[in-house]
Amino acid sequence: MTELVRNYIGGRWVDSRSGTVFETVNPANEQVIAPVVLSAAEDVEAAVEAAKVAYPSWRLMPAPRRGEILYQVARVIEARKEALARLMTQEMGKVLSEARGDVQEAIDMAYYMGGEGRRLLGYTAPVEMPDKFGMALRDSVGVVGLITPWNFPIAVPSWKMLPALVAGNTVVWKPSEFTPAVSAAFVEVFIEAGLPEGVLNLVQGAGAAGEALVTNPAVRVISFTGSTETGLKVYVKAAALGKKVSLEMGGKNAIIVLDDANLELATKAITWSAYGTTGQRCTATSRLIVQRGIKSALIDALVERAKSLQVGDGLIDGVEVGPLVDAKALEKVEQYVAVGRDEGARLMIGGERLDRAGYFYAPTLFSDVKPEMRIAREEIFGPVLSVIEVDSLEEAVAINNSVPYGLSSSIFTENVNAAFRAIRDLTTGIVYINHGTTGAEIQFPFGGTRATGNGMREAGQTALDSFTEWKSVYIDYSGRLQRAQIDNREG
Ligand code: UN1
Repeated sequence: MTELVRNYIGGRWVDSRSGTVFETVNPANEQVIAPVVLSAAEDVEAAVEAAKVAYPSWRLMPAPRRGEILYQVARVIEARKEALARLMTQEMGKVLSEARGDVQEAIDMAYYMGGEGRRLLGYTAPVEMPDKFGMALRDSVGVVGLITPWNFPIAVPSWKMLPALVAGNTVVWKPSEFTPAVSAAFVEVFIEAGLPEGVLNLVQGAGAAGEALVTNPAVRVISFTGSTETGLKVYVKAAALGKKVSLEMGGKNAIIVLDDANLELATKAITWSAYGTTGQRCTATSRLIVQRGIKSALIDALVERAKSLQVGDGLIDGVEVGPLVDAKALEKVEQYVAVGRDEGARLMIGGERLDRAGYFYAPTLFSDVKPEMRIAREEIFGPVLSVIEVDSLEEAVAINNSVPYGLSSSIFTENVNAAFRAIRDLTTGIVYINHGTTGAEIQFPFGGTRATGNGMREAGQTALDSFTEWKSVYIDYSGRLQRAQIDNREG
């Protein structure tokens, strides 16, 4: 067992006020990695206070200087990439190559948002009176609260904290209770990069700490990624206090495969999107909507590939699928597989947990799934793929759009007309052509429609919208009182 993982508040590593601890566990072998402080409302309050104290000077630091600190963050992450990736694999189970990809997203985001230090673009527009000037500026908001999940323990926090920081906000971060050690290691990066104390504060813990952050009146923005169930509760509580809220929640993403698709390409992409990260991505593919003519060849190829997937500890070379994050996640998958069987879906492969220590479940494929079945509508967050047969593109698109979620969708076809119709008609926040549903890049908006979100987007330029307020400025340099002449237009 290693050292106690603590909170980072006002530039110091500190214990929780209550002294209560919990444990972080490796899901591949159920071994305890480290004890962790469990924060309560008073710890969150201390973190918010520290962020409040740090805000006035951080907001006044010229944005290009803040951007330079972000570049330094990028360089430190690069230097620590392997160590961060290994710790991530140990703590939440995804295979090492994917953990490296997760860390890489933070490097990309740090360079991208570092560049915003010299942009943070506002605009000017003509104004009605002579000798008068108008402009709109992005301003910081103050203290922002971030609540992040375990499945992308570095990438997703980076999508939130880097735009928040470059825009001049100070941060209180409550990561998932499944990934405290890698979260603390990520905070170390910011310390090493020279971020002033109090600008980024970390509180470890579970629901109680999250709730204290959401309900703290000094926190003006809440950015949340996690389940739709929790996200909507966060939304209601934060809305009652008039906060701006950015939500990124569940998914039930589909790949559509038309008869003319490249079978080999589709097989690889579906396998990776459905079983990569053990299906625990919000962008994972959990539905395959396939046209009748190619269906049996595609299912055969997928079953063949699923059989050969190496399931095991993600630190071991050659392992392709790691464990689920904990026993509860494993039980949820078991329950959904039972539901699928009861609903009359046909189990083609998998359907059982692996008989060994760790939370392993065999990659699973159901065929003969009907769009109204629960396994075709509800987020399972595990390695379970449901195949739905259709006759046409139109039917496929309608089924894609019929679920409660709207994050990512994809179509495999060699027909440019079909591809463009799909782009037009798929109602998800992200659409892929001839590519799986995962692998979003940080320079484009990330988020979804319906129960996936609340209209906000992460990453890209849109990331700044969550963490800035607009300030419209009018400058009259005429030296006299000017009043609008036309129709008393001055309001
Ligand atoms: C998530 O699952 O919460 O597009 C984020 C992807 C990754 C990010 C996923 N770049 O799959």
